[in-house]
Amino acid sequence: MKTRLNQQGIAMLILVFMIALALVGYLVTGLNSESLKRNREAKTAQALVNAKAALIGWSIAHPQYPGTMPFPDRNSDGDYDGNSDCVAAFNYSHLIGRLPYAAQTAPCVGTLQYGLSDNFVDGDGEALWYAVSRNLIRPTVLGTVVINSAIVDSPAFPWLIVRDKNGQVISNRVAAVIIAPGRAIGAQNRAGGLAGAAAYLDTAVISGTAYSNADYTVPNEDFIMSENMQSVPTTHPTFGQPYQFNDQLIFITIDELMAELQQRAMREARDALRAYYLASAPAAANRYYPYAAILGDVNHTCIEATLAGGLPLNSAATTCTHPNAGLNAFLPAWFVESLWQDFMYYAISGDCSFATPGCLAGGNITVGTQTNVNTLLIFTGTTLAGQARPNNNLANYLDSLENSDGDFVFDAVGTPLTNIYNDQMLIVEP
Ligand SMILES: [Ca+2]
Ligand SMILES: [Ca+2]
Ligand SMILES: [Ca+2]
Ligand SMILES: [Ca+2]
Repeated sequence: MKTRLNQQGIAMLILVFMIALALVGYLVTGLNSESLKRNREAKTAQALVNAKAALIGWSIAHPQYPGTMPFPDRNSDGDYDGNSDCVAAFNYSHLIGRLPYAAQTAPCVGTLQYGLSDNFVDGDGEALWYAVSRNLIRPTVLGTVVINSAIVDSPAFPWLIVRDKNGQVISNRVAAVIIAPGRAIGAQNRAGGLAGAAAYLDTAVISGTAYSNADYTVPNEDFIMSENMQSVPTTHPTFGQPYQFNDQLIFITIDELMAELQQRAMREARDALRAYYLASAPAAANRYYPYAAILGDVNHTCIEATLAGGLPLNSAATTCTHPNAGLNAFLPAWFVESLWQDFMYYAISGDCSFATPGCLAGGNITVGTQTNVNTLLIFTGTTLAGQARPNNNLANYLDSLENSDGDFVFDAVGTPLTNIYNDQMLIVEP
């Protein structure tokens, strides 16, 4: 009897022990899968941030066409090989695919820069996808693509749109979206490695309207930022079931891109002016900056003895006595093609001119607290409310009384930008 009781007790103990073991195992597995999920999500978020920085950097640093974006890598050429798949006559479906990281396929425009050089993958190991506005692609070398500050508010085609899970517009000024596709969900089948966008990018039904991240048919195509299905319970009242969506998305607005592109354009103009000065005469004491053009002159022709105005791209013997070519000889083709000269104001000190060369008197331009400046460039920004261009009135370009009063005293470099002030000063010399 005693032995039987002992046996029962031991059996009970073993049972309790096994239940406890199973419970611990369940908890550990749960914690592991929770931490794995968090790791995946963190990896995806980091990949998106890195890819965004790389794509902006690619565009701004482009040696031939700054501001343009690459064509994606699509499956229609028979591979996802990381190459940018360029086309001469595009349709919208050419503007969505994988982020290109390797080289490029003919007929890409430009020969000096290929893909992003980093093959970004999300937390599930999937390559990132990418869709780009048609305003920023260059299908042929002959087709002029004007990319300057004016296209932010007056684009040739409306910008892409990103919406939230309720269909509300987060931004309708989107230059490009980068999407982490996550693992296959629902009926998605990625077998064979050549599946199209719909096997990766998802659809969200919002108030009866289906928004797909996989299609691209109009210039202002919609993309959806919504919740990962893993974090949405099936009883959730606002997600129509079956809710099958795990795309994670980051986007680049044209405002973000343009803020950096403007800096590139300013540096390019500054470097051209410096190069002009160095080339103007062999002896330092004889060097000069070109006379300015009349502000608003669309031909940008220098005018004798004009010390401030538009950038003097062209030099005509009848209007300027200095013998050298216009500034356009020192500027890259993209700068002039995209009309960046229309956004620049230029001032030189009299002692740096052809009549009085060498910048020997110490400069008479004042920029904030900085005196004795020889040469100044001001990025005028786009027209603000009440301004009209082209025009010979400074107040249509420069926004403060100090900048627009016609003397040689200007606001400081780095004066904060507001919605009624977009002048950016850049000292060329000293
Ligand atoms: Ca391809
Ligand atoms: Ca997906
Ligand atoms: Ca301005
Ligand atoms: Ca002033």
